[in-house]
Amino acid sequence: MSDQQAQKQAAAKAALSYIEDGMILGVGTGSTVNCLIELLPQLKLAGAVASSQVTEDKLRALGIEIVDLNFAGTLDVYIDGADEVNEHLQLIKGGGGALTREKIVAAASNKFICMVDESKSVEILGRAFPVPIEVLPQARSYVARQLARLGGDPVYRDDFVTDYGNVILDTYDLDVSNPIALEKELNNIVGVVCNGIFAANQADVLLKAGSNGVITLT
Ligand code: ABF
Repeated sequence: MSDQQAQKQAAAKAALSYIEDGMILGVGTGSTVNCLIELLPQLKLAGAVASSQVTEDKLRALGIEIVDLNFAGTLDVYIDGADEVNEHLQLIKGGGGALTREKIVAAASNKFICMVDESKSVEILGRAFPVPIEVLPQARSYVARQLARLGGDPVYRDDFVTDYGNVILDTYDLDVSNPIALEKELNNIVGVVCNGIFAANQADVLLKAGSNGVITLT
């Protein structure tokens, strides 16, 4: 097993301490979350709200009841991974394309626990990883032009349609030095459904796994 995979598993194991019996858990998407999903059958969850169809299918296959967010009320805990995280626990997410549903479930939860391996820590978001932006299909070219005006280099994600039937523009070279301001500015472009900067509602707890174990940052 690679070091990175071992770190993902260690972060997932650490996340178990935030889950209580009888909870309806918000469950994210991605390879780190998959490590957590494997551990869930040993718990006594009342159910789970999934942040993507892929996660929903995995949870169902393990016999975990899927709850519609509209009937779940405010969740106590949402657990997910990230593509990048800075020292303020602000994130870039959406490499897996599930950013909109992830942002909705995170917003509807009291506590957002983010699990990462050490490769995800960065000083400034968006320098190495592009900002994924979910866009209504008809607005794709218009939004791309607006992103270029902001200095971004949007790349259409080939052969990918989101759970909501939209497309993704992976946008390089944006200045993410003020993540909260940029998150709002991107949301204001007509045709943008959601962007992968999670700064207005950043993680509450970061479980960062490294070669010496998992550290918890709040
Ligand atoms: C989701 O999974 C996404 O927001 C993010 O793109 C990805 C994290 O990747 P992984 O856990 O596979 O490294 O949380």
